This record gives sequence, structure tokens and C-alpha cells, in this order.
Amino acid sequence: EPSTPVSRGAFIVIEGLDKAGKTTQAQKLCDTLYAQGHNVKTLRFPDRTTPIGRMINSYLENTTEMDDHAIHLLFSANRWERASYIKQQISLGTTIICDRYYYSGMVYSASKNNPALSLDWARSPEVGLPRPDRVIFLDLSAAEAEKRGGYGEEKYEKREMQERVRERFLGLTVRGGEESTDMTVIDAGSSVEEVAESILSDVAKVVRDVESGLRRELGT
Ligand code: 2DT
Repeated sequence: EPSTPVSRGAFIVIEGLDKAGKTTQAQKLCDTLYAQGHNVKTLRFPDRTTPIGRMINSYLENTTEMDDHAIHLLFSANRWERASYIKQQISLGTTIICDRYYYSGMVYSASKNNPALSLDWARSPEVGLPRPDRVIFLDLSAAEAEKRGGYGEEKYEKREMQERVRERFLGLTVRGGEESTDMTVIDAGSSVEEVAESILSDVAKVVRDVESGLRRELGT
């Protein structure tokens, strides 16, 4: 008798401003799903451990200057170098919780006040990457984010930039098209436990749909 095929894993992305709690919440979600018996792994972008990731890191630390388009393409390439791994894990039944993805990619690049770098331009190198089953956008005002211990020294950690980034993230959720349907906005201003609960109730539905075969293939 053939064994029942394993259902694929779900691909979940956590997005938001710096300080919104993405890393904490990604880890909590991973732990909870694991405790419920799911195979689950976390990923984060940028992945600073690869050669491309090290170039991104030196840009973010203000050690290297780079053209806005060039750095955008490196962020995208940093996702492409993990694309087959993501697809493989998902097909083996592992759920992936990913800290930032191309939504950050589009929004940060398009928030640089460079008229030559539109949201549409920023989207194009991402076309064909595995599409998440759900993107949780942890929403926090730039003022609240700053109160949570202030920004560090990295490239985009400035109040004005963070405000533009937030506007564009929220813009993505209402712009129409794929990004809008992918994204759920969750208020990141309440306690860690409350935020975790809101995320879980949304993600649990998606995981259930994936497992029951309602969402067959991972999209692109
Ligand atoms: P972390 O602080 O999460 O390591 O992010 N960024 C990120 C981009 O500009 N484009 C991208 O494609 C991604 C994934 C957001 C470091 C910074 O890099 C920005 C903050």
C-alpha cells in the first residue's frame, strides 16, 4: 500500500519596520508551530552569511557605497540564491517562517527619494521567486519604533526613511495586485504575547489550508 503523500509546507513571511518585533515574532511563531507538531524552519533576508550577503552587510554598515539600483539587485540576488532551497524545503513538508522578503526589497529601495527607482522597477527582479502563502506586516509608527530603544547606526535607520518605508508598506497593502492579497496588517504596538496571538490565529488558517490541500502548489 503506497504511503500517504506528505503535504507541502507553508511559506510565511514576517515584514515590518526596524524595531517592529519581526525577529522575536518569527521565532515565537516557529516555536509554537513546532510544538504543534509541524516541521518548521526560519530564514532571514538579507542573509549576510553568503558572499553577496557580505557585500550587502558592508553597504548597510556604511563601509561601501553603491548605486541604488546595484544594491537593490544584490538584495534580490540574495533571495534568488536561496530560492531552490525554499522550494525544496516546502515540497518536503517543512513550513518556512521568513524574516523579511521582497516586500522589504521593494519598499526600502523605493523609499530612497530616487525618482529613477520606482516600486514597479523594484518589483521586476523579484518576479519568479517563490510567492509566500501569507505575509504578516507588523505595523508600528516610526515614532513608536524609535521609542523602543532608538535606531542603530545602519544605513536606513533614520526617522524620515522609516516614515517613508511605513507609508509604502501600507501602500502595498492597498495597491491591488499580488502584494495586497498576500499581506495581513497586524498592529505591533501591543504586548509581545498579544501580537503573537494575532499572528498565530491568521497563520494557523493558512497552515490548515495548505495541509488540507486547499492551496496546492507554491506560487511564484
Ligand atoms: P535587518 O535589520 O532585518 O537585517 O535588515 N532591506 C532588506 C532592503 O533594503 N532590501 C531588502 O531586500 C531586504 C531584505 C531593510 C537590514 C536592512 O535591509 C533593508 C533593513
